[in-house]
Amino acid sequence: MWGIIATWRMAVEGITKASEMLKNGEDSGDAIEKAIKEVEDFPYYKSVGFGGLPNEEMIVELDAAYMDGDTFDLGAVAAIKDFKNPISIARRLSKEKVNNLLVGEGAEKFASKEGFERKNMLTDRAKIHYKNRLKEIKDLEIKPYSGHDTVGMVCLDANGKMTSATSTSGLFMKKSGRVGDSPISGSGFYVDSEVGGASATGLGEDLMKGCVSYEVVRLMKEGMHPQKACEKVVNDFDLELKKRRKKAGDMSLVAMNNKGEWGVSTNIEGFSFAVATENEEPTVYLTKNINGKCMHEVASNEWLDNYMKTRMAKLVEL
Ligand code: SD4
Repeated sequence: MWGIIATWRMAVEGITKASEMLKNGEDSGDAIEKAIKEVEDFPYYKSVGFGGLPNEEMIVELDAAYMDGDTFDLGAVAAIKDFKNPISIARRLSKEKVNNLLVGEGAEKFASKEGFERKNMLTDRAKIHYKNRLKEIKDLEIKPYSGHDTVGMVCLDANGKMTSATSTSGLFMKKSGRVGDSPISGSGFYVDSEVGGASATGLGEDLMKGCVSYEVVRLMKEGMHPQKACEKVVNDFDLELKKRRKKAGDMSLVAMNNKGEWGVSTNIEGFSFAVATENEEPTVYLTKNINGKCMHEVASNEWLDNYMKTRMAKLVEL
């Protein structure tokens, strides 16, 4: 059995390419890296890689991580600037014995030394978003901007090897140096090939409070189905946050176990995700949390068309 699951509609082109590789018996690490790179390289996704939205100083700082579920090797970069594919740098770092998570300048030095491709990641379109946002901002509370999302994936290859990976520009208008959950093991991602893996998107500051990805894997290890595990983690932690802090940030999780069974849950409206397995063509779903149960519905063609149209619509400066 092979399979791959990812947060948000934007991942579907990537997981389609990855599924071709997995079908041919290729490695889970290669497939997930390919899938994430597709999202990083597409300029119209304003939350990952090239075209990602900048911080409050109009600088694009990116976070990414990679984990191998066979060896527990993990590598991550945080607040890295001007490199084309943060995921590849994260994967490269996962091969090191120490120095697995590098931030800012240190990450850039490493990437440069290793010959990774440099690129100015700030697009003209992202600049317009930035300028418009400055005009719009009245209260300065930053939140996961609508459509501003992390790509997080879990992948299983035909040999049973599992991987998990994330890539994001983090929160729009974040402070310089701010790091979210995405490059943090256990929060933004976690995977164990003997069990399964999970990945998160939403408000990093809250996701990190619950180590949510690890928690899903832990529950799957106790025998819980990925769907149940995702629902339990989101529902329980959402309640816990509301009890202690009066509110809970956006929280969405995707997971797959080592049999290729998958699960998804969310505490927001309109969470989309993409999945492909040996038994299922690449498919985009929308999910809704109805009284703690998440119902998944295949996205309509109309929804899919509209998604691309709005992503690529002409953007005017306010
Ligand atoms: C972060 N979790 O940096 C990311 C952002 C995100 O939907 O996923 N937004 O906090």
